[in-house]
Amino acid sequence: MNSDFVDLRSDTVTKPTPEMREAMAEAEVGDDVYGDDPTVNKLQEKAAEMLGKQAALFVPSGTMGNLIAILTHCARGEEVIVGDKSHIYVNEAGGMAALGGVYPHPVPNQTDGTLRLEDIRASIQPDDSHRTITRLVCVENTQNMCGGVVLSVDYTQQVAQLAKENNLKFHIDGARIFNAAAALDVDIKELVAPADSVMFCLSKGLASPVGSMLAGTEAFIAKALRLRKMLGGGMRQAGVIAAAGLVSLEKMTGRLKQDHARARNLYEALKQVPRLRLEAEPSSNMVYFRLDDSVKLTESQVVAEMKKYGVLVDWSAPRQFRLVTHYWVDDAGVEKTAKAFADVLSEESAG
Ligand code: TLP
Repeated sequence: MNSDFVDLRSDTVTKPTPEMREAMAEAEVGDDVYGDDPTVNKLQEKAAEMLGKQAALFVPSGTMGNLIAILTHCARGEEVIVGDKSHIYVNEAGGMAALGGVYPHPVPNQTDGTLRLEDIRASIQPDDSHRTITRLVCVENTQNMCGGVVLSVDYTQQVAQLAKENNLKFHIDGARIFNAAAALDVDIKELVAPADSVMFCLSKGLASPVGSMLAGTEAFIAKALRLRKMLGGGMRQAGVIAAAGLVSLEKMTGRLKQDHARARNLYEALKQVPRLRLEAEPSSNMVYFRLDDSVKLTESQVVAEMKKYGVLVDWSAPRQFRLVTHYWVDDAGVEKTAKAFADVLSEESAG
């Protein structure tokens, strides 16, 4: 642990590991906009190989990776089917519409994170001059707002089949796709094979300080490269951060099950805390719960009280909290968190 705080606000808070800092200090670099940063090139090749795709592109963030994917697949005025609880729809500032003139068509995310196939089918626009042209369907794996739930290989194949039958492209927001593969115990290649494009983040559970990858065919990545430039995502001596990304791929993908086990331990421990109402058992690295109606503290007050105990948490919706385990949360951190919640809530009932 590199700080006295246990930080469960997100896995985005992960600081680079000592091995990453060393790799970053020693990274061989060039100008990536000229395509001659050897470390970025190595990272892109490694990511493409691990995902079983022809090519990959290093991008500054998951949000930019998703936006580039959408703008690569869709022209202005075309439509994208997305989950109503997806990061793309809720948390990316409407980038597809604002910057690309692309129209989102939300369909309900089920509690298991899926979009029902019949809902996708019913959302595809007919060939009619009054209507937009449906071009793309996106799913998110793991699905964050549904609890970090995992979409199966079988479901992913079914979405791909439906997309193919209807001449649609298929993109996976796989910000945490390595968590999904670890939870399913499958090779990541199998999980992403049915998709035309996949974005995943190095900067979440894989602990890199910055960066995400976008993968697909060579033709898709060539088009994506121009869009990355257009959006200001060309990063010059980016090998300094790509070096951490390589450590993520080589060393961090194999340890995610530990984070999942800790999330389950945290869930069990929090279940014992009176007046916390736990949601579904975690399937990856996220624990969601609500405050019982009898709790008088507001969400922000709970956050402030927990901080006094050295635990950083965040609320995700009114009365609802999301805690995320990651590399820098150990067993002692899990215990400390559960104890802090118990103390904060018992002080309140005593006070
Ligand atoms: N998610 C963040 C917040 O923005 C909510 C988090 O703490 O979980 N796709 C998914 C599924 C994500 O959860 C996120 C970030 C992104 C894309 C965007 O990645 P960044 O933050 O790199 O732009």
